[in-house]
Amino acid sequence: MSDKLTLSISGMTCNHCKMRVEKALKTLEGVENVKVDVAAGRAEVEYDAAKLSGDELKTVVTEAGYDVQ
Ligand SMILES: [Cu+2]
Repeated sequence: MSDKLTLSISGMTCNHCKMRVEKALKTLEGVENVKVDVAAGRAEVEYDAAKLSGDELKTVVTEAGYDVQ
């Protein structure tokens, strides 16, 4: 079953940041779809809640160098 989470991310300033965040999230098994809005500082993630938790999504974005609220 697929779940949806919107992350508030600060520190993204350009298209390169957007790609970094997308790439980081997509490395996680269970992530199905990622939509990053740099201007809004937001990432919408669709993922399989049976395979990973929302906390894991936040951790991988933090590790990529951005702050997640
Ligand atoms: Cu950037």
